[in-house]
Amino acid sequence: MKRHLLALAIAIPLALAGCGRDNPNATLDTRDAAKDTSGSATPGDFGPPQGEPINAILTSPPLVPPATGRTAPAKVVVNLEVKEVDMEMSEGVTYTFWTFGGTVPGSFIRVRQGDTVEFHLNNHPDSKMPHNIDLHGVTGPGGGAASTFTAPGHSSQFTFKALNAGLYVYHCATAPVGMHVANGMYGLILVEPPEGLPAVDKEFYVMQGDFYTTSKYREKGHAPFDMQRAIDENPTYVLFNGSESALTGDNALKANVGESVRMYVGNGGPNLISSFHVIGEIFDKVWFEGGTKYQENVQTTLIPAGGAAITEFRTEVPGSYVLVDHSLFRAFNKGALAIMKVEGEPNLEIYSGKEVDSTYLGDKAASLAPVADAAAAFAAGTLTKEDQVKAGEALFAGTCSTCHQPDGKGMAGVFPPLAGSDYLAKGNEALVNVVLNGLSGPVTVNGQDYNSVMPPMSQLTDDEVANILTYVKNSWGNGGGQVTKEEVARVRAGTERSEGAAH
Ligand code: HEC
Ligand SMILES: [Cu+2]
Repeated sequence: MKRHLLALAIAIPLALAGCGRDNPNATLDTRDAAKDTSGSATPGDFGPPQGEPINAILTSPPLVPPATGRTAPAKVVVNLEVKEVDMEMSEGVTYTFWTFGGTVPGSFIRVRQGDTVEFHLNNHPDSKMPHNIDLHGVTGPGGGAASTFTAPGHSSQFTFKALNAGLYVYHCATAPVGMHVANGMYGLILVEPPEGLPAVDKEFYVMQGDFYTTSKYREKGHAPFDMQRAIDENPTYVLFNGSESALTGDNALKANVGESVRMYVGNGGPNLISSFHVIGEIFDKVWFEGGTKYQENVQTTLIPAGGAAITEFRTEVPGSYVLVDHSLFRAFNKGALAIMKVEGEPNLEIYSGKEVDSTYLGDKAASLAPVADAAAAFAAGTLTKEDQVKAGEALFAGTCSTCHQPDGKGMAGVFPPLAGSDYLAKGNEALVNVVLNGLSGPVTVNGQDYNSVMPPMSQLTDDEVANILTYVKNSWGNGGGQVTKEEVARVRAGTERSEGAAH
């Protein structure tokens, strides 16, 4: 950070003198300059488009189109297709997303201030709904919504001049508007200032959204939209780029040590505001609210629903950096978590080492593919004990292992062992009861006394509990056996949840 403090020290006197491009309050503020050069009465209008029309390069998240690299206003043609598609929002959980360009968030659009944008909105013939688009970067009725109402199999066109530089959200505004947005109909449009943005090594496109389903978090199968939960602002999922796996595992964002990283971060909502944070990094700069001014040395930046921010930092040491909404139950219990893997040489003076990923991230670090496989096998009626054991192993990591330890041996005097535990002889009903309703007070395991508290873990679904316990019974020399989803459902229905426990 020293480098940046130095830059700040230089920037302050310049700012006080009222000049200099290092003034953080002037960097993107190009509208006055535009007024001077264009002679036009409308700020940001640099005159008619020059040269041949250009087809805009649109990218799917997390990719960002290249800088426009232009020095004169152009006519830019944008062709955006609306598609309603079934995609995975979590392992083994599908959702019918309504999209701009086939992805959530929609395609990234990049133009330059002063450009004339000819916008074509095409609604795929397979769509069931009409849609339109409201771009926050448009000056005019509805941000374009008034001109783009488009039935399935139709196309609409309108033209606007991008008068204001900044990072803007676009979204569908067809009634019921909240539902269209909740189904994933949002994206970002960057209007570059005339001189462009400073070059960086990596640019990424990340957008948060909240999702409302009639099924529980991670309950396998197709998840239908739940209007009442949406009205109650009580999301089942809070996701970056529309899926728990969009930016984790093999899909993690990648950078190298010593690179400058810029993230265009949006929040589609429809309801929640995001406390956007990268665990283990400090934003050197944040263009808060996607606007003209930047703040420096920021830990967490607030991104309103229907708003955006540009964040920049330099990577200093290798490791996994975790993007979260710092409203932490959203990160660890609703999916608002993404990973940026930074590779390169360690720098022990800046950070000493010791990777703590697995316990901190729990099952987010592990692949949940076996869980989805087990769910598919269950649906097909072919679920075996082996499927359950594999799924249970993935779920045990980070759910039970934090206390009972990955090897099941527990911790002397605090957490009783599951490995070789004589408690398992009490039978399936007793074990399910412990997981759903917790356990407290004196208990003796293998002749050792414990008097501690295990919290109820009733947020787990019936098949998750069944798989975890089947894994426990078949591991570490325990006697084997199987716990079924139906057994768990029976105990859940037959016992009262303690106050404060999940369902
Ligand atoms: C926050 C720590 C914690 C977590 C997480 C946790 N347990 Fe426990 N567990 C305990 C404690 C503490 C006890 C003993 C409670 C007592 O002393 O009354 C216990 C007891 C048990 C027992 C009975 C005693 C034994 O050792 O056989 C079982 C079975 C069990 N846990 C299974 C699980 C399973 C399965 C999970 C994951 C779904 C889990 N626990 C998650 C802390 C935890
Ligand atoms: Cu729509």
